[in-house]
Amino acid sequence: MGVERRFEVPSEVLKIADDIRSMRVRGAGRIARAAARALMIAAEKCSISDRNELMKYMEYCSNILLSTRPTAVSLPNAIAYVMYRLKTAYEQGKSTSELIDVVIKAATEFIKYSEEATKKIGEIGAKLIEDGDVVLTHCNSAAAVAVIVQAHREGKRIGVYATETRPKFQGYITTQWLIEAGLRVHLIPDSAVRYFMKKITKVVVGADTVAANGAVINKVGTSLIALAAKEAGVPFYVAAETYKFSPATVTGELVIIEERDPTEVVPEDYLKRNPRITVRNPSFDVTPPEYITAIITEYGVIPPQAAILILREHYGWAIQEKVMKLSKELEDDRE
Ligand code: RUB
Repeated sequence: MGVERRFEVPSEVLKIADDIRSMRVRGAGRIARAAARALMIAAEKCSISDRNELMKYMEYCSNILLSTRPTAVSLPNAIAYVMYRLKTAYEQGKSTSELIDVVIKAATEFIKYSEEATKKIGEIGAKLIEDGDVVLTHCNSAAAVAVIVQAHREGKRIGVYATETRPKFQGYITTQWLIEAGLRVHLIPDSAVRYFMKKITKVVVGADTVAANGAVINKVGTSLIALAAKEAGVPFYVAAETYKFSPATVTGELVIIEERDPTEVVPEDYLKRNPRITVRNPSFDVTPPEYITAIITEYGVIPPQAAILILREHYGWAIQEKVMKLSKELEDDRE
């Protein structure tokens, strides 16, 4: 469906897009819920009466949200969750007001599902944590924190190490959440991970995207932690809701690693004074499946190699759409 036409988009929707882009809203789960909420607001506030126009408008709003950050698949998955239901209802001939209701219902459903999934991951993941464990986490993942906090609530005495997570220091948020839950935390520089690994008994991190081969894309530095954990024989767990699994990777699409502004790393005047220095600031990295002990999902604990099964079960329709699109492109190329 063409989206070339510009529409008047509610300021709340543009604000959510801007909050995601500037990381006022961050973390894969929170980004996904914010995007679903934005679609709901877009539908609620629109004054379009023509159903074809509504479809174009919703597509237009989706694209604004999709352009905010490239790596976390939870964002396109949340949008696809809503838009797939909208398109199906459209094809069934539903009226404009019925279509608006479909968007509101689907977005509400997704947000509720997402919140419950994180809670469930906490409960399932906590079973992997034993009394006396010392857990290391990286960045700020609601899913990973849910596991640690739930284990603590169950009365297990656990130590926690959290990395600062440069350059944006999301580790400060994690330490805040953990102390508010009654835990004591060691905050460490990212570069001290290997130094402390001998004290760690389990690593638990979150994910922005899980690829079909079980590779996990998470905050930059995660793969180095996995390497240090593997060397020390420490189990490395990833806590990830199934909407962080990427259907596009089934057909070989690569995950785009976001590269953020150099001024997150050094001040602007430093760059101006040193024009021969190029700062690179990738926000995420890829941890190969062989470094991952297991992925904790809301459906249970799976080996990373089983990611494809989750994708087939939950995103069969998206994979099929993708395959059909690819074969059509191939056919067009042949003609
Ligand atoms: C956040 C990050 C988190 C995942 C999972 O990166 O890498 O580990 O998003 O988080 P950023 P959650 O701060 O750049 O968004 O479990 O909360 O979805």
